[in-house]
Amino acid sequence: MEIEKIVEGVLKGDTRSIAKAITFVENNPSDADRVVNAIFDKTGNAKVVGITGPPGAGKSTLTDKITKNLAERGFKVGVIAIDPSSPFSGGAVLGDRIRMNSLSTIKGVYVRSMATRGMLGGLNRACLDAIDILDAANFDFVIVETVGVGQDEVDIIKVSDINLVVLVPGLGDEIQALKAGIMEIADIFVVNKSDRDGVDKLLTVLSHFNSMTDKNIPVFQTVATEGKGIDKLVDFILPLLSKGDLKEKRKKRLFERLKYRIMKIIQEKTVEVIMEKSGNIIDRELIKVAERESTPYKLAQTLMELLCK
Ligand SMILES: Nc1nc2c(ncn2[C@@H]2O[C@H](COP(=O)(O)OP(=O)(O)OP(=O)(O)O)[C@@H](O)[C@H]2O)c(=O)[nH]1
Ligand SMILES: [Mg+2]
Repeated sequence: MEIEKIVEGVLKGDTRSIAKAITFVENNPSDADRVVNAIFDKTGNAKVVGITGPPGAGKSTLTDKITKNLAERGFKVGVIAIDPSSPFSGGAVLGDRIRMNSLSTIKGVYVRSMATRGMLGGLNRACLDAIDILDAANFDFVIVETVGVGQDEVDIIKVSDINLVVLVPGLGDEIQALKAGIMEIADIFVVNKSDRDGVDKLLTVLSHFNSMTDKNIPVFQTVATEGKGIDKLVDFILPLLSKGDLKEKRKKRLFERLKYRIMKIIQEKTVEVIMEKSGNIIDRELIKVAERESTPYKLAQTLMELLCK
C-alpha cells in the first residue's frame, strides 16, 4: 500500500492501515517522516499513559484490565507493549500476546507489540511515531507498557502524560522500590498482587518514600488477575488527566517529549548520514584506533565532519 493510502486509512481509524503505518515507521527509519509529517497536525489529543514496573509485576494483566475498563466507558484505547530487550523478562512476548489477546477483539481497542531486539536502537523514536499514529487515528488513550529496566525503557515512559509504577509485595520491597530507577517518574503507585503476603510492608516502604521525598504520590491497591481495584484506579486517573495541575504537567511533559523525540531523530539521522557518507573510512581508520595510532574520539570527530560535506 502506498504511504498516502496508509495515511488516509490511519486518519479514518482503519485498523489495518494503523498496523501498516506502525510497521512502516518501525522498519523504515529514514522514511518515517513521510508518515509523521502527514499526520502530525491531527495529533495532540490522545493521552499517553505509561505503565511500568519490574518484570512480572502484572503490568500486562493490569493494562488489559484498565484498557477494558476504559473501553467500557466508551473510550478508544491503543496499547503499545514494549517487549523488553532485557534478559530478565525472556518469554514476555508470548506472555503478553496471550494475556492481551482478548483485547484485540474489543471494538475501539488496538494492541501492538514493539520489540527492542533487532531494531539497532530507534525503538523509542518508532514508539513515539506509533503514539502519533494512534493519536491521529483518534484514540483517546495510548497506554505504553514497558519494563522499568534499562535506560531506553525508562526514557520512553518519562515522557508520558501520566505514569503508573506497578510494584508487588515480596521480592525485596526496599530494593525494588528504591533501586528500580522508576520511582521518581511515578505519578501513581499501583500495589498489584495485593492478594499476596507482604502488602503492608510495601505500603510502609511507599509511605516512607512519600514522606522522604515530600511528593505524596497516591497509592492504589489492585489484584489485576481478578480485576480488583481497577475501577477505582480508572476513576482516579480520568479527572486527573483533565485537571489544571496536570494540564501544566502535561504541557511540561509535552515539551520534554518533543525535545526528547527531536534529539532521538537527530541521533538516528546523524548515524545514518555518517554511515552513508563514510564509505570505507570507518574500517580503514578503525585499524588505526585499534593499534592506538588514533583514538575513538578522533575518529568520531572525523566522521562527524562528514556531516557538513
Ligand atoms: N496473584 C496474583 N497474580 C497476578 C496478579 N496480577 C498478575 N498476576 C500474575 O503474575 C504473572 C505476571 O503477570 P504479567 O501481567 O505478565 O506481568 P508483567 O509485569 O506484564 O510481566 P513482564 O511483561 O514479563 O515484565 C502472571 O502469571 C499473572 O497472572 C495479581 O494481582 N495477583
Ligand atoms: Mg508484560
